[in-house]
Amino acid sequence: MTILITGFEPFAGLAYNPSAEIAAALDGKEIGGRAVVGRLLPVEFARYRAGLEALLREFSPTLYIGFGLAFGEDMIRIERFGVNLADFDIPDNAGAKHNGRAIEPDGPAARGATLPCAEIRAALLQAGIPARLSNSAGSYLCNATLYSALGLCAPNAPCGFIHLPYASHQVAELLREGSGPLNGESLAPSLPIDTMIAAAEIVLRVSAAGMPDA
Ligand code: PCA
Repeated sequence: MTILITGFEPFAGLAYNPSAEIAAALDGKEIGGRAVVGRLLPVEFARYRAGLEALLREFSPTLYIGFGLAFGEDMIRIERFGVNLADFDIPDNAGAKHNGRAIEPDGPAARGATLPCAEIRAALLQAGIPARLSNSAGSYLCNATLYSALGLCAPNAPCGFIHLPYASHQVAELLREGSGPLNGESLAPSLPIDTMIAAAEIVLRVSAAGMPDA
């Protein structure tokens, strides 16, 4: 029995994505009696779905959770819906910029995450980690991944997505370099990466505990 998690490659000209570090940190761990596999997805509309399909085929996970970075977010954000829309503010890593296209032309307008979202939030808050529920994962690659995963995962395999703030050391580095998207005036909320790794473990533990065969 396997838990699959994915992080994303860096994007938007950044050198680092905290979701990639979470995937690497939890890869090979055992949580809730299940082996965790952590992998990366490309921030490319033309390739993310094939990457996800290949991982689901290879590992047949009983639980899938995607992780990604959301600029300006200030806490762990538990996504409740993926919508059938690709509408990019910035190009993806292959230079593609979709403006209002459907992800699946014949798909439903939205799909609901099948994780115990409220329980996850409660457990994170109990652990002293700020977290909130969200009704929109945006309309970029993270939303597309959640929407596609909900269509691809077996009906009894819980599936969802977690958005993360910047990592604190990442913000410090961007400010130190002075060359990235941030300056001294920017609002750039963040959490320490170790806190976010601990949060991801809680997300997996609570999600696994809610499964029928737990
Ligand atoms: N965040 C982007 C895509 C990759 C990532 O980490 C998003 O929120 O869609």
